[in-house]
Amino acid sequence: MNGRSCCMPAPAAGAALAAPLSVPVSTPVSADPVAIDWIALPGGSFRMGADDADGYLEDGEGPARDVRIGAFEIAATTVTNAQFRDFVRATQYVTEAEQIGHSHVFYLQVEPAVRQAVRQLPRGLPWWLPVEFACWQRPEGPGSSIDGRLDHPVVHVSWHDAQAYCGWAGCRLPTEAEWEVAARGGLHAARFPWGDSTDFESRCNVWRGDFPAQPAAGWRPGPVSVRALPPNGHGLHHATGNVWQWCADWFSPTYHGDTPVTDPRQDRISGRRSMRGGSFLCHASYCHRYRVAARSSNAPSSTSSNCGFRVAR
Ligand SMILES: [Cu+2]
Repeated sequence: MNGRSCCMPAPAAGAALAAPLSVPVSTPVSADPVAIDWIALPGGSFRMGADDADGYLEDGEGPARDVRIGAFEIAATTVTNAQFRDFVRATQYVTEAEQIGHSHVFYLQVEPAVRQAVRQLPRGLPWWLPVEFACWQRPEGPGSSIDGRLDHPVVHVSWHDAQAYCGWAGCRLPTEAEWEVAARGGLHAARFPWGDSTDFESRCNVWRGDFPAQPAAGWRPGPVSVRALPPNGHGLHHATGNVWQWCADWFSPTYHGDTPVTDPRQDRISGRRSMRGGSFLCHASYCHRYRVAARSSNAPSSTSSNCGFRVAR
């Protein structure tokens, strides 16, 4: 992670967790369709990327260019805890965080007693705690559960976990280009899914208050329901903010120079998978990655309390 990296645990931490593991690939054992709310988008051209002054040069957001993509469908929401639970119930899939035995949780999401039990802190990013037993079913570690949060985005899922879900549900991760045209909601060159206005509170779930120590009164750091806020012009809820969303591409900071203008997709192995959208930890004072052109990445086995995924087909 370059630049301001509130977004995700440091790559080194992710890499350290990524000891060679064999992730079981699930085969469908249930004929029940997973209730995914699909949005059909026609193919066509759009202006992808941005040359904003508030972007991050090292993220490769630009140079902006016109790209062309084919028709596809994308989910109106990120995958929920209920949807991921259907998958696990049908396949007995065990996520990477569960195999490793811990995952990264933002420190203010963790109960003080659990917080004190965490010894090793990722260097340079003290707000990320490697919490034992944190996983999609226990988002804040021991004592937490997804009860009452079945309509929240599933988190603590690695890129590999997301792939396994897609294999079961008969879908796939969107490419970055597909993700971006969907997130733009039909607007041309706007900074956010809703346009350029900065009334974030009614638009997206990003950090409120002073990052990282002082959340605003009445706002709790963490994901909210996948439909808590109105959709963009294409019908996508929380296109940005709430949780990061894995994409199909390998990450490259030279993406816009490397990939074709028709159906662009970065297939050159880089060790890091692209993610889009920013999360509840992004804030104008620190990190602007809730813009539609913003990009980030992490190791494909990394997991955290602010990263999930949205599916396409
Ligand atoms: Cu951020």
